[in-house]
Amino acid sequence: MTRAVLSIGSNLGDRLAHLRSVLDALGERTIAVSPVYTTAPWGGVDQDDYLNAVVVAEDPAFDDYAWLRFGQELEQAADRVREIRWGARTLDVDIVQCADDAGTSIARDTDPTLILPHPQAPNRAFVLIPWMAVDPSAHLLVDGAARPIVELLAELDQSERDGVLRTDLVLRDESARSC
Ligand code: A4P
Ligand code: MG
Repeated sequence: MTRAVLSIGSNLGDRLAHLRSVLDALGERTIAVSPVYTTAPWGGVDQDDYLNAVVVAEDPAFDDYAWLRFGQELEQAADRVREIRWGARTLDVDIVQCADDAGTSIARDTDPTLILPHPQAPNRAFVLIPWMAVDPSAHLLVDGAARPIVELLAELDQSERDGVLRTDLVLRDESARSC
């Protein structure tokens, strides 16, 4: 069994419907869903604002690569076209972190198809702020050390944090659960 922290984002088409498609596919495997945030584009590409959220999910049969395939299948189902790195997309599903049965965060840095934790996660307010909303005591492995995400967020530029604004949009009818 693994527990994954997924960052989901969209800035093309029906953004909310694209995010909801992830929750529909996860079904009962969902442990927690963050609020939805509107976020300034990260990465220097001129594009529209994103909707972003973080979802925590568990699957008894999934290893970390299964989460990657799960996300990529949903990206394809949303007709995602790979054009520009960090450019506009209907749906992006990133595996921020994946923990094994014992709750240990899996670390991978040799296979570019799956790097864990996601190398950009500590630099992204659009990941850390929604994640904080569902799991304020979460830690993230950075250079081999487990760091509280609250600290990582505090180290980001204020301008990065200011670009992430909570909305009233919800991804599921029920109110979001926390970890
Ligand atoms: N890959 C390796 N590790 C992972 C992982 N942990 N999770 C590989 C997901 N994928 C991982 O990703 C390229 C390759 O990374 C995949 O083939 C996968 O095997 P991609 O999403 O197809 O390509 P990309 O977007 O061109 O590059 P990259 O670096 O993955 O971009 P990201 O990290 O996906 O960032 N701004 C805001 N506000 N909100 C956003 O959601 N998203 C991005 C995309 C940029 N700016 C954004 C947002
Ligand atoms: Mg991605």
